Amino acid sequence: MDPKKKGRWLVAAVLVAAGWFLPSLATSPSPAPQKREFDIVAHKYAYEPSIIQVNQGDEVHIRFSSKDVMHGFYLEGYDIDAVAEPGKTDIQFRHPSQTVLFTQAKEIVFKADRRGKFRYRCSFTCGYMHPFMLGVLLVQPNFLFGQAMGLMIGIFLAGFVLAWPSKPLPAKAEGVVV
Ligand SMILES: [Cu+2]
Repeated sequence: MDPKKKGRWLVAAVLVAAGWFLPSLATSPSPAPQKREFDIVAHKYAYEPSIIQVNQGDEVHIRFSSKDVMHGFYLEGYDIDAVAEPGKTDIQFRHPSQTVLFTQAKEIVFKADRRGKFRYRCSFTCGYMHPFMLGVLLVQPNFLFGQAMGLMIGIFLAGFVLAWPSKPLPAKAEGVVV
């Protein structure tokens, strides 16, 4: 490889590496997976809270209960279905793809291994507004936004360095080394 090209590749590689590493000096390190606990209370016709947010990889524990009548908690994308009876702390739980039978449980536990937005909705007919009983689980990527942005900028600059014309432009005098 001619030395000029080699130099460019080196500069490009340094830019990409700097884009990745520099933001991590300015901010805290990427969070490790955590145990996350939530209390979700169902009532006609809503969940409280109706939005929960975790990081990808977190172990999620949900204590699910009802204030008024029987309510369900079906979580899209995670194969989870639970039913809460008013006045009871224990729930009925199942993985719908595996069984139709519920078993008694203290809480809903799962690992948030899939990133994205997942709806939870009532799976037990509880009244005329039952189909509108919805909530959202947000699972965020477990890396720093700053680092991702830095990497993008690094790649962009590296592309710029590599694409820059290496021969003098025709308008320039021959033999002039810039
Ligand atoms: Cu319902």
